[in-house]
Amino acid sequence: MKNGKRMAAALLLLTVLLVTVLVAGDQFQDVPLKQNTGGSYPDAQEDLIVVGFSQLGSESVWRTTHTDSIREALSKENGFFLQYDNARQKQENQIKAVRGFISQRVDYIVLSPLMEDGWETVLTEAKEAGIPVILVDRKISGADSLYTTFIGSDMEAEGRKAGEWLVQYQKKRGKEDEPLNIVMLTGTPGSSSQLGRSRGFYEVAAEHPNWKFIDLASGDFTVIKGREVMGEFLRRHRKIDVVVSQNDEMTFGALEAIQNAGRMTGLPGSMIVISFDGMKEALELVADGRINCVVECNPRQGDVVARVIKRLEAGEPVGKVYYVREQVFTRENARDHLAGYEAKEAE
Ligand code: GYE
Repeated sequence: MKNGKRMAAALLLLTVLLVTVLVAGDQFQDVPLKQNTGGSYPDAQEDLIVVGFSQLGSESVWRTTHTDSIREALSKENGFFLQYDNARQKQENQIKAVRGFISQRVDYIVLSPLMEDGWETVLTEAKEAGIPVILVDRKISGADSLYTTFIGSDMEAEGRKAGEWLVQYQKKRGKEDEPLNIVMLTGTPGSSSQLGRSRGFYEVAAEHPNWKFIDLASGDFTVIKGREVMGEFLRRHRKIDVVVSQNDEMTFGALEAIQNAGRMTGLPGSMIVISFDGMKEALELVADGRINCVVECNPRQGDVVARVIKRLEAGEPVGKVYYVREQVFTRENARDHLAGYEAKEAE
């Protein structure tokens, strides 16, 4: 009797599971593959290019802007059917998402990889399944043959720009030979943004023996950690001349810690602050003089992704690397740029 009940329950469970799998599978079964001709799409489910997008998290405004840019560009109106997954800062979640996309037989995988290492196995699986992988934002280590194209920023160039800005800033004030005590808040360890920005900045620093790195710690690209790490730096060191913070969120946290410690930034003789990203709130702080320099990192990569996929669909060749255009923001140009932002918002 007991066994009979158990058996019935098991059968029911099996049926439910089967139906779930079939329904989930259906999502992709009615999407005819590779028939996109670039025209209009009267029936949203037909002729769509199926893309699986694995985003690494939502730690910053940069990141959410990046996600929105890709979602907007890979819309149904533009001919795409997008599967989005947020890995919440866990590489294992990203690997799981990519495997899911492979088993659903998507047409393309767009991957924003948390770190550089650890992708060989899963990307080889994608390659064997014949699914092109487009890397966005961050790069991976290992063979170039694991992906079709990279679209994002040149992180080393960003790091160099930050260093070169500091060189010029000191020169203008006639202080190029004065000793500088530098602290650095770094991003997610092992990510290409952390590695590249560090490398680029160190390259410039190597030519300036008067620049001394007195402390360094990861603030994981978040406000909370930025505040914590900067608080610790301030407790440990009396003389800090320069704060290099590898993204805006950590900079916001660091500025709070600096203020809480009764210290100043932006004024002559106070701490010099260098940030990366250049989202609106940071530009306002540049315009107000609380951040000295922000090296732009452009999150609006969606249109390039869409264009690359359309080219691949048409059988046209694509480049291996597409770098987005980026500049350096200082007090001299931040207001102009903010005006551009406001005009866009008003559209
Ligand atoms: O600077 C930061 C983010 O990889 C360029 O990741 C990206 C970085 C960006 O969360 O804000």
